[in-house]
Amino acid sequence: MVLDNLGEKLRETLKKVAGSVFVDESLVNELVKDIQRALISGDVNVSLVLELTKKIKERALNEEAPTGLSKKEHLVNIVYEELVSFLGEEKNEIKIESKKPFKIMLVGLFGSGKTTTIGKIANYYTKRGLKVAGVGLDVHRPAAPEQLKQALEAINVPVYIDKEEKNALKIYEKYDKEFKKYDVLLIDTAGRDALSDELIKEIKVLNSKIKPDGRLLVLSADIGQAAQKQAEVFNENCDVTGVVVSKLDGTAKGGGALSACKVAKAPIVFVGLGEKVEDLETFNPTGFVSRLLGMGDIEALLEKAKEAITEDDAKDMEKKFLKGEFNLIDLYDQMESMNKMGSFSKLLEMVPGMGQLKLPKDALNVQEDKLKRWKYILNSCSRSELENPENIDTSRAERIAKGSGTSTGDVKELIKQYKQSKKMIKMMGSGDPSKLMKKFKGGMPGLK
Ligand SMILES: Nc1nc2c(ncn2[C@@H]2O[C@H](COP(=O)(O)OP(=O)(O)OP(=O)(O)O)[C@@H](O)[C@H]2O)c(=O)[nH]1
Ligand SMILES: [Mg+2]
Repeated sequence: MVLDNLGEKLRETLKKVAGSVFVDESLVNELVKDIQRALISGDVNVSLVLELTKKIKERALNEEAPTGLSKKEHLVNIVYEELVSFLGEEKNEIKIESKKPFKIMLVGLFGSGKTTTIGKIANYYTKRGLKVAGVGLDVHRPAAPEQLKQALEAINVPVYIDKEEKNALKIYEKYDKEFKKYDVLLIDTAGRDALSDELIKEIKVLNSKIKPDGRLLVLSADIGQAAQKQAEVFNENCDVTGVVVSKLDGTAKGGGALSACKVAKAPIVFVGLGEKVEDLETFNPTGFVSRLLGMGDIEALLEKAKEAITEDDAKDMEKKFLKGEFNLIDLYDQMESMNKMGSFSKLLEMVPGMGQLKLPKDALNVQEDKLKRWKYILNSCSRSELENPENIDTSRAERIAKGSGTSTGDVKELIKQYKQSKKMIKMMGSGDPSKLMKKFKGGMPGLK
């Protein structure tokens, strides 16, 4: 998953809390040390880590657990809240105004992921009903226009390039009138480093002539803490309005990059989680942290759902989720549309209660396999069993297993996952995700 190691370490740490007998100073000290170790190995700046853990410790030792929360829950909640505030509470969204076009220019270091991210953002807004186009202003790397063209044509988004023209501004001006047809125009620029004067000059000219409404800095997560300096320098030169942290899928340094953006006061708008067009998410610290801690991220899941299924279906799903009223058919539908949405393992992290399932990396095919078996199982269930899975006892499970050519274990596992999801969803109830932990009773295994 994203920040694999960091997440795993944090989850281990919280499990220790769950398994402990008393919440006392030595447990808190141990927790704080574990969190420090986890964050530092995730490349987060040491002084930031110390600041964060100091807060956690102070709160843990001094605050009374509010009514309704056990001491352990309160402790986990403190970790959750402090991690969220560490990443910057609120969600930063680009507000697309209704002017035509709303121009978003992407800037960043060589190879940081600008062109790929344009494909992803184009896909993101197209799926939300906006008319999107892209224009290629990278006149320095010969293959750049063709790369942009291929990325956008693959998702049927019009693209404007000129392989002969060597002046970026001229390319823009050549097509300027055409752009009025679109809601969103995505502008690809050349990779540059903060020290190359000529390229800095170029970006300043583009900025002052084109006047983009949004200026997104793309930072690759693998630069870790160096993200801070980059964010600051790019900000000086082109007044960055938001950051995309790309390649969060492939690095242990993501924690460094994310926290560095916070220090540089650069709001993270999107994160890139892979090379494919759908591997983009809006960045929401509450959901992000809860997924990191293995608690699922309903908001991100619903957002993905909006892309894969019709709006009505999504609303339906949202309603059922929020009311905690969903049955096996819904669980299966949910799994199946998730399959359409992208990689199974990434999505499982978003389903409350499933993030904690330890999935060996090479077991993903087994997961797809499991989905198939679930389908056979569902086909062998009667209507009333599908609607009230709680009533499936051992003898029924045996019958269903026989009928579907699966094992009783498979049937039981499906029921167990259903129950887990349902429980978590119910707890989130009228879900303000930031209050998630307060309703979290019983969500972490063994936490009472
Ligand atoms: N794993 C992973 N790879 C990514 C992600 N985003 C981009 N990449 C890869 O990073 C490499 C560089 O991406 P580009 O989009 O070409 O980067 P760029 O900033 O446009 O590069 P220049 O135009 O040369 O400055 C490509 O191989 C991409 O597939 C991501 O979120 N995850
Ligand atoms: Mg590029």
